[in-house]
Amino acid sequence: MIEELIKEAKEKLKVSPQAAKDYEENKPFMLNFVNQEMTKRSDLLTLIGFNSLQIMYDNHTNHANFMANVFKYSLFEMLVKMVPWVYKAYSNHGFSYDYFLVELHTWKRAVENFLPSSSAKEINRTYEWLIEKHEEMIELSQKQDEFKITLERNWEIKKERFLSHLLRADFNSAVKFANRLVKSPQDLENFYLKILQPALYEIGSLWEKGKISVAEEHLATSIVGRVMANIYTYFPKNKTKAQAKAIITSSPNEYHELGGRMVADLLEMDGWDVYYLGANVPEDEVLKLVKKIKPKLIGISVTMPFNLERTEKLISKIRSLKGISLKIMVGGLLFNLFPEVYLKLGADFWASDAKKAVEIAKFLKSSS
Ligand code: B12
Repeated sequence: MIEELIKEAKEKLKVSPQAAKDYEENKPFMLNFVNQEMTKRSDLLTLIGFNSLQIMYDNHTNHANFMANVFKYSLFEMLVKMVPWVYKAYSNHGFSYDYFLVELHTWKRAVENFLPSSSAKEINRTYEWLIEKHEEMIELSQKQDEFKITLERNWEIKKERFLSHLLRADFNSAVKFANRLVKSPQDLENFYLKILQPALYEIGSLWEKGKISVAEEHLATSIVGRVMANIYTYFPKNKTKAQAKAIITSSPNEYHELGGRMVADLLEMDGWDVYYLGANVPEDEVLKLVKKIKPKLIGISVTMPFNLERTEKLISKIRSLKGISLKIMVGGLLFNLFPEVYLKLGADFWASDAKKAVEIAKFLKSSS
């Protein structure tokens, strides 16, 4: 069913650059309208369950940013794949399916109210289509696959053990586990890719299914961060002037940072002088640092589809810096799900995991 929907969406839902621009520019007004209209509804509690209004407002903000990216880059396949995910995640947290229908109708009215009529007509073809496909999206949401990494049996067993430490918030056992497993940089790569990354993906799935709370998800992530920080100190790294420099950062507004951190650590093990910046770094700050240290490589981590445009903007500003010549690599869950998207951003490479990122970087180093 999903393939047919993707085909239909791609054929029917084209949007001109002008309409996409009008949507982007009027986003704040439409968002305000949708928030107000939804808040006024007498049936709000049946729509959003016991969730706070803030969660609904956050969803509207994410929706507006996501749709702006769909329209700008014609990402209708991504739209069809993400809508069932949103239905599933939010309904597992107490939102009713009717909420989405009401929300879509409200966005449609917002588009009519704030966009010039020709652009409104184009954009609303998508909202009307989503409204029409509501039942199919519900059906798809009930059969959605999880983001899961398949492992060989011996790694699966180890990962399950580590995951159980995370779920019991048992930091001491998690650290002991890491200490026993990681004796060399090669072990570190395996620990990151075959234990931590799949365990975190499962933590995400448990949250998505409503089986663990946001606090428990944060707790597990913070334990992973502390274990990584601890184990990172095992392998001394001596900076030398001759080392090639790399900056690794998450894109602006991107709060997921552990994937980028794994890339940074493994690059460092491979002899790079790495400047790891972490989550949600403002564009100007990245640009200033690029000018200052003139790296050979910058890696940008993006998980959320609504951060695409911000990433493209950052990349184009890096490209326009005078006297700077560097390669730009992107990665993160977004590209693992939708690899073709990286081509729309103007990056030089993408890599699906930290190991492949190091291989590409190695090639880069040797080719100059
Ligand atoms: C921890 C977590 C958070 C934490 C992040 C904290 C932190 N310090 O990083 C917090 C609580 C902040 C968070 C917030 C949100 N999250 Co979250 N989060 C996760 C979780 C559980 C783990 C993320 C992680 O660390 N993964 C492990 C790393 C190692 O994997 P990775 O990022 O893919 O990295 C590897 C590769 O992709 C690659 N790579 C990564 N970066 C780079 C960079 C370069 C240059 C290269 C080459 C390669 C590369 O190499 C890495 C190592 O091999 C995921 C589940 C998941 N499947 O990932 C959900 C998940 C990503 N989150 C999700 C959501 C929805 C959100 C929120 C929107 C929730 C909300 N309602 O507010 C917000 C968005 C915030 C924002 N603006 O960014 C969804 C996204 C769904 C989707 N369809 O896209 C997920 C998948 C959960 C789920 N199953 O539903 N989240």
